[in-house]
Amino acid sequence: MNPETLILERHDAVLRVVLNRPERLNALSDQLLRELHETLAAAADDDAVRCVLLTGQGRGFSAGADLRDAASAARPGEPIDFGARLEQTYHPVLRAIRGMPKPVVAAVNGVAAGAGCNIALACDVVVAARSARFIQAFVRIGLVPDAGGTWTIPRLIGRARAMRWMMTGDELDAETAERWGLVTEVFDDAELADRALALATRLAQGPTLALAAIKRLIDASGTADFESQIALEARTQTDVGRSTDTIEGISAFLEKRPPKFTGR
Ligand code: T3D
Repeated sequence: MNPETLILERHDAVLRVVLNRPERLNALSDQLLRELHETLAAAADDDAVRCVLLTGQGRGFSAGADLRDAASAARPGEPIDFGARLEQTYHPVLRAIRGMPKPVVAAVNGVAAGAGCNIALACDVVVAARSARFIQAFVRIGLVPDAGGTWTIPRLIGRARAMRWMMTGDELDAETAERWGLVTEVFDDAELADRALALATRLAQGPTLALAAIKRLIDASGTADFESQIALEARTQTDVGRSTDTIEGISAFLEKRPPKFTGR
């Protein structure tokens, strides 16, 4: 695969995916979204990839939908069918992130606006540079938040903050985003790339089947009652407990050495 709008780098078991349209702050063109989906789908099926790290080239993570592309795709005199565009190009990317059977880390290296912000927030672990800015830009152009934002964001920060942020379109700085729980860590700009890669490498060395199961369990808990959730935990533990990594984890503990997980 040779994408034109992404840079792909392998660092051992980490696949680093860099959105690469810096002249437009990595705005999301149809081509970029298509290539991102193809890349994520291939990573999901590749056992040698055990963590995906998503970041942006240049001074931004992503400015959201490429508004020039969106406007030029419209027929003269007809409204843009944003919903169809979302179904065709954004939703496959979001499903690929949420369904990825391994961790997906977002390293937000600058402005993250609109759907660019919400794709970052759909990732499993989100870290940011100190200069990062988060903008629910949709309302500024008379749209509603999309790319999963109305699902993800209230769950992360609660209704009151989600309402204010989405309705005003105000930008949040990285420290506020950390305080509110949108991101887990903020690093100095010069350190972000290395610190994010170190985190991704650590996750890639983890028991991948267990990490994928943690993701499924946490997602399921959003709609489950307590009894169903503990039943799901038990079934999942039975499955994960049969893995080679569980045998290795217990042996390593008993032998007082660090475990060497293989993702199987
Ligand atoms: O149909 C669909 O795709 C449906 C989906 C919709 C989902 C959405 O994401 S809607 C929200 C779309 N995004 C926005 O409304 C944000 C637009 N951008 C901005 O408000 C600002 O660029 C930022 C606040 C993000 C950053 O501001 P600043 O001052 O740091 O940078 P800038 O100078 O505005 O942008 C730099 C260049 O990137 C500039 O190009 P130029 O003029 O120097 O040639 C700018 O036009 C370009 N750019 C920035 N954002 C976009 C963009 N080009 C196309 N689309 C963009 N979204």
